[in-house]
Amino acid sequence: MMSKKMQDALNEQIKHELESAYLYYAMVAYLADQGLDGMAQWMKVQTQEEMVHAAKLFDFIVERNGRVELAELAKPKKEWDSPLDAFKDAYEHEKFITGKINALYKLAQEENDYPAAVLLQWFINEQVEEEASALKIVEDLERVGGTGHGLFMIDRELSARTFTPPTAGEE
Ligand code: OFO
Repeated sequence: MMSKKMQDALNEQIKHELESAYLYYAMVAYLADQGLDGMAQWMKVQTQEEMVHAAKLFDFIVERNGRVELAELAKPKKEWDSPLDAFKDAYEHEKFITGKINALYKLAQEENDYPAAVLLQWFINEQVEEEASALKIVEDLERVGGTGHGLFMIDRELSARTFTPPTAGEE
């Protein structure tokens, strides 16, 4: 049985992951509205991945005989100045989430909660990937000046991203 402190902190992280999904879904709407269907597709997969992250924490709390408590979600932004602005926001958001995950890992160590620490190691690795993929798109968009043929090419490239549902035992 995990401590109340750990349970509360993991519940808080479920909220952050769901807010990530909500933010990225708002970006899907913005990018689709801009006619950037490839970027919208990339962001849709990002949204689905965030739901998987929330579910991982949810299932972990249940397995530990804890109690999931869902919180109110913040309303996400609706508009961005440009696709580059949206991806910059996504990158900043991922850095924020990394800070939250690192703090959770520290708490798991303080609480001697080894199962939580193992779970959070997965999230620590995932955050390296999350930051790197958002930053790569920011850099690519900056390189092409965020417009014209370059923007079209990046949009095409990002359309290839597909969602791979977690396999049994991984979710
Ligand atoms: Fe859940 O990794 Fe992004 O936010």
